[in-house]
Amino acid sequence: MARSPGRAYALLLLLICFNVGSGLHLQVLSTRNENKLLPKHPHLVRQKRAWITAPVALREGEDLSKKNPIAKIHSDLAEERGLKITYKYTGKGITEPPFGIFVFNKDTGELNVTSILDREETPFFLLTGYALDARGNNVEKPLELRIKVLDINDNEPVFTQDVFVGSVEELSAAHTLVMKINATDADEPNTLNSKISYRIVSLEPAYPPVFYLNKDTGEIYTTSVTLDREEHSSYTLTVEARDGNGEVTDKPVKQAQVQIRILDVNDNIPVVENKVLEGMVEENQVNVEVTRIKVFDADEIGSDNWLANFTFASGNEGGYFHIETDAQTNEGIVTLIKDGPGVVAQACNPIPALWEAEEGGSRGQEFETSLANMVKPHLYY
Ligand SMILES: [Ca+2]
Ligand SMILES: [Ca+2]
Ligand SMILES: [Ca+2]
Ligand SMILES: [Ca+2]
Repeated sequence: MARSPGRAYALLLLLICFNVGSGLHLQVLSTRNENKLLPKHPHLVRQKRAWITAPVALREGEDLSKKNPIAKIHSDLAEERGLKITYKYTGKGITEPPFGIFVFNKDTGELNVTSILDREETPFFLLTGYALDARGNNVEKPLELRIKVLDINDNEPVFTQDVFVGSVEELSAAHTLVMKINATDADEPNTLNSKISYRIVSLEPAYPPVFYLNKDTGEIYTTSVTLDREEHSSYTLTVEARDGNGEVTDKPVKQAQVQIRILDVNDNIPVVENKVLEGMVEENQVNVEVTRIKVFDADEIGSDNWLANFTFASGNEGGYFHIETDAQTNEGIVTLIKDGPGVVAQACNPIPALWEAEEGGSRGQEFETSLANMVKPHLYY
């Protein structure tokens, strides 16, 4: 039969169960009912002068030997022209790593898969099939063969860290985002096989429950139970990540620890140890310590929230006394800084002292106006 050479070289025909025309045929043998997403007769899509083949779909983790040969290329020129044709495939799995996944028969054009496939290692193979004459020249236009590896759920979620560390201020509003934990699943992205469901396994201290975990995102939020650092300054959570929608299966489940530190806010005012203090100095002395005002503050020891700020509210109009905070002990140190006849003449010289919990936030302002503690040191000379 006379044909134009151009047509003969351009047509790449796929042979399924019929054998028409001429050219390099590809027979896809392994995809029966394998991938329902493919069109019903997927193996041929004519695009102008070339035939594009639909991908071969092979499932990972399976013995595929019964599906061999998975594909076959064939050139009619062998019969028509009495040529001796040699078939060849190149690509990943044959001439590129991972080697040895596929083998082919150079006389029949059959392609076999030799190994159990791992989608997580190689999700896709692109092979090229050739029909060569005795001198190694293409007698047909080479044909692309795409092999898609179908996923199975053979990976469990793995946490990206053994221990996640976060923090949140005490008194935070309900549903405040505290932190996010993260796990990964190596199965096919955006499918149920790689979906992860998170869960809090345990919380220490357990009651009342102060955190909840978004099952899908891994985000940890506060509940409506108010956090109080002065009660519990940290929490330890054990969390788990399960495959899919979190169904309980016999597969191993990875766990991780979450440590959440409760950050202090200044929600306690200094409380004085003694409401009345007495101090004594000998006359004609200056720059001597008269008394120390001891206070307690339940906020974080050593922090600005804990340190008291002492000021004279009244009684020091003459400027005889100075008061400052001992940052180590949080005591107010009252010092006589100048001598004067008025002071000396009076045996009792009461000094009402006012100190305020002072810091930048608005909460501190509240304390200054409404929650100041007072003590009255009486000084005798
Ligand atoms: Ca998985
Ligand atoms: Ca998989
Ligand atoms: Ca405080
Ligand atoms: Ca506090």
